[in-house]
Parts: sequence; structure tokens; C-alpha cells
Amino acid sequence: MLSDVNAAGTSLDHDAIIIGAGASGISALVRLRELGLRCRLFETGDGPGGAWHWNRYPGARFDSESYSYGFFFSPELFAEWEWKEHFSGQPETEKYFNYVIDRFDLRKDMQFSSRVTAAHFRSEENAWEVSLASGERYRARWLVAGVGPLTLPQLPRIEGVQAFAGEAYHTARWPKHPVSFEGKRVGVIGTGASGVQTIQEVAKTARHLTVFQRTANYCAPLKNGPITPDEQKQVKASYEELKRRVNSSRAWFLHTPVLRSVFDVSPEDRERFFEDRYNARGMGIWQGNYMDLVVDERANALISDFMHRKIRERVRDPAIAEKLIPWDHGFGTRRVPHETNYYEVYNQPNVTLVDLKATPFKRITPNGVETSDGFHEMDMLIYATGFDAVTGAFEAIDIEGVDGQKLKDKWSKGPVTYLGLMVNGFPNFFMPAGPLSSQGNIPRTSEYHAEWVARFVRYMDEHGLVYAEPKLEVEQEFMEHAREAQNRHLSSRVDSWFTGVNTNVDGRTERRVMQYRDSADEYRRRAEAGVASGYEELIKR
Ligand code: NA7
Repeated sequence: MLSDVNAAGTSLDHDAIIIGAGASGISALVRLRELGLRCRLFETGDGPGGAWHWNRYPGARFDSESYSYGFFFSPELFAEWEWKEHFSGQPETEKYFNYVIDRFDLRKDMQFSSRVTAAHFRSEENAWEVSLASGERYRARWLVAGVGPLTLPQLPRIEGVQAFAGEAYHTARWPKHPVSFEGKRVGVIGTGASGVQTIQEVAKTARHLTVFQRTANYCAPLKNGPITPDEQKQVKASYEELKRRVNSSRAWFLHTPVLRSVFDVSPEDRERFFEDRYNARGMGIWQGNYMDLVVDERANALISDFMHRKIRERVRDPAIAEKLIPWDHGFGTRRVPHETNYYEVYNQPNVTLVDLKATPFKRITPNGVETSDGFHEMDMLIYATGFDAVTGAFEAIDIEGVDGQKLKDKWSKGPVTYLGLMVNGFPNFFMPAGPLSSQGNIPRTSEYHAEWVARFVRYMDEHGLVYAEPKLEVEQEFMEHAREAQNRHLSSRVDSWFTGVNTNVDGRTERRVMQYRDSADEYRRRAEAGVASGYEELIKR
């Protein structure tokens, strides 16, 4: 048990306040409670799950293997919970989150339907004052913002977007009540990971589905399926092995790049390997492919060409296939949506693809969508138009550090962090899975962060310290490293949420350093070097 961190005589309400009941917030709560800290977690939604609470659109599911995504902090939990599918759907995942918080009696420290609006550092107390939308205020030594990188939904900037009189939904604000597409003319705007999953489902029952695509993405088969009793046994027996595999992979997934150049193998072997990865379960075609595919244009052209051929094989009408081929970027340089019969949807008579590059939006009217070449009458519109990604959820809170500095101002040209976890000028503040932290499988990254933070808080307590922030030069050095790593990757030359470009958010036309692109190994090496030095990279008192 930690000694009472409030022994200094302050009257703080809690030792730690955590924002967000997604994977990262829950991991932080578990670890900080283990230290004996008095914690309070605030969550906007009325239940746990974060992304899996809000993204309840039809077809929403993991594309990391379920057993690599769930929490690893408890072998007992891993042994008890039976995932039904290799890639769990949203309803089962939401149940899992509820099971976890009940199983570990976390609910008593969680406050739902409680949106945090502001967090101000009070230097006189070395503490954070956190305000909720309700007007309640609480103070705590430590603040952990597990607000997630894909949290704040964005509507498209199209004239009349509020004018539509039919049913309208954003994928990330899908209602809890059932939504039927039967007999309806449905329009889906957006073909990112959420759009692709939605489209596959809506196409099954809609009278007519019109897909509005601005940028085509490379989509690859998910190969989901039920976990058989035999597989279940194997999964249960492989807890340590799974942990070892994800922790030794490049981005905390079960898949990791092959440490060979695609040019080291014969064209026949290369083709066989691509084919094998394409037909295998999960994201191996992207995350488990030759290491140079995402950094070398010539190598990337080979896998991009393979994917082009796959799209042409699967889509009957060659003109539609050409529209579905991403000609403006290479494979794996944007998020790869994983799909089940996505391309085959375009062979159905009830589905139309509108290429917005050729025929852009003009406006939305009460009864449909007008593009440059005509009017599409609609009963329902679905916005799968993504998020103000990576920084949006942080900037939606008025976060103020020392000397009245706002986080939003510090990040006006893009996020600036140390390890994606801490920020100079914002003491005692942690961001599990924050901007520029180790990218990939978020529960794994944030579980590592939760452990890191807990170890650090224990260290602070043991040394009687109450204030910590990264040194400015250390933060600058980390940013240089992150920039250099991002620039090595072809994705740095492409507009997407990976590079912070968003046409629906003001001032976001320039690419930024948004994600940590070096390996999880390199990331941990850096994070652990700090620990080993007695946290020399931090200002502490
Ligand atoms: P994404 O990946 O950001 O996709 C958003 C989609 O919406 C994408 O196809 C966009 O086209 C499209 N979009 C956005 N704004 C517009 C406008 N104004 N007009 C037309 N089309 C538009 O969000 P998702 O929710 O699919 O996925 C986010 C992540 O969540 C995903 O990567 C997973 O990790 C989970 P664009 O590509 O910008 O041309």
C-alpha cells in the first residue's frame, strides 16, 4: 500500500482522477488502485468500453484478434472469459467491459454520464482541479486522461448537413435502439474502417444503398469465425505465449513484419506469401508482411499491385473496380479496413458507388443528397466520417498547466509530448495511449502505460515527491525522434488521420507528427531507460 500521498496536509478529494472508461482508463484505474490510491474515474458515456460503448453501428467489430485485445492484467480474467469469435463484435465487447468492471469491483470508483469539461493545474497545491459539465469540481494529485485517439466524431462539411429530414446517424454515435434498413434508401458517407464495416451490413437488407466514397482504401479480408471449443482450449493455454508474442511484435499485435526485404525472395515466393497473408485470419497482410513494404516505394508498388488485382477479381464491373482502387496512395500507408465480403457488395443490384472525386457533393437537402451529376433521394443517411483523431478529445477539455498555459495552445501546430505520455508544463498529467505514444493495439499500449504510471507514482511516493513534468529538452528530443520515425514511413506522405489532415476540422490541412512510428521495442527501451535512471528525464520535486 502506498503511504497517504496527501500526508502533506492538503485536502484533495482523491489521489488520482482518471478520465475515460475505455481500455486505457480502466487499466489505469486497476493499477493505481493496486497502489492503494483513492481514485475517481469520470466517463461521459453511461457505460464502460470507450470506443466500444459509442461505436455500436451494425457490423462494428475488432480487427485485432479478440484474445490479443482484451485485458492482460489478470490471468484469472483471461482464463474465465470466453470470446465467441476471433474478432469480437461490439455487443460482446461491451459485455466484456461490463464484466471486467464488475469482476474487479471497479464500478464503485467510476462515475458515468459525467463529462469532464476542464482540468486546471493548481500550483499552490501541486494538484489538478477537474470540473464536470454538471458543475461538480474535484481535486487530485494525479490526472490520467484515458480519452482515446478516436473519440470525438466529426460530421462532414457539406452544405445543408443539418437539413436532412430522414433518419441520420453517425457511426460513432449510433443509438442503442435497433435501426432497420429494410425497404429504405440508405446513403453511407465515408469508406474508412467504420464505413466499410457498416456498408457490408446495410447492403444485406436496404432497398437501395448508395456509398459516397471520397478516397478509396485498401481493404483486406478479416476471415472472422467462431472460436471452436478446441481453439478455445488453445487460447486459454496460451496466455503467456500470447503476451510474449504481442509484446515482441512491432505494434503490439499478434502480427509483426517479416524481417526480410521483399526483394530478397523470388517473384513466385513473393506472390505465394502475399496470397497466403491475404487469405489468412486478421491483419497479417498489413502488419505481418515484408518489412520494407511501408517504407520503400518500389517495394510498396508490389503489394499495391497485388491488392489492385484482388479488387479487380472480386468486383465484376471493371469500371466500378477501378473506382474502388486507391490510385492516390500505396497499400498500408493509411489504415487498412478489414472486411467480410466488402468488395462483393458492389456486385449487388441494390448498391451504387458514387465517386466523390469525380462527382463531388453539392449539398444535402431534406430528402437526399445532391452531387455534381444529380440528386440521390434518401430515407436514411449514415455518416461514417470519422473523428477529430488523436488530439480532438484532449482539446475538447480545457486543460491548463502551469502559468495558465493551455494544452490546446501548446498543441496548436500538432501534439507535443514526451513518450506520448507526459507534457512539459503540465505536471502530474499522464495520457495512456496518448498522442505519439507507441502505436498499434491500444489496450496493450495503454496497459503498458498504466504499469509505467503506477511504478512512477510509487517512486514519487517513496521519495516524498509531489510534482513531476518532463524536461523541455527531453520532450524536444523525443519529438525529433518521433518526427524522424514518421518521416521514414511512406504514410508520412499521405493525407489521413495518421498525419492529422482533416477537412472537417479548421486549420488541419497540413500534415503533422501524430503517431509514434518506431517499434514498440524502441518505445519501451526509451521509456525504461528513464525508469532505470531514476526518472532523470523528469523535473521532480
Ligand atoms: P476514418 O478512417 O477517418 O474515415 C472517415 C471516412 O469519411 C473517410 O472515408 C473519409 O474520406 C470520409 N469523409 C470524411 N469527411 C468527408 C467529407 N466531408 N466528404 C466525404 N467524405 C468524407 O474514420 P473511421 O471511423 O472509418 O475509422 C477511424 C478509425 O477507427 C479506424 O482507422 C479504426 O482504427 C477505428 P477521406 O479518406 O478523408 O477522403
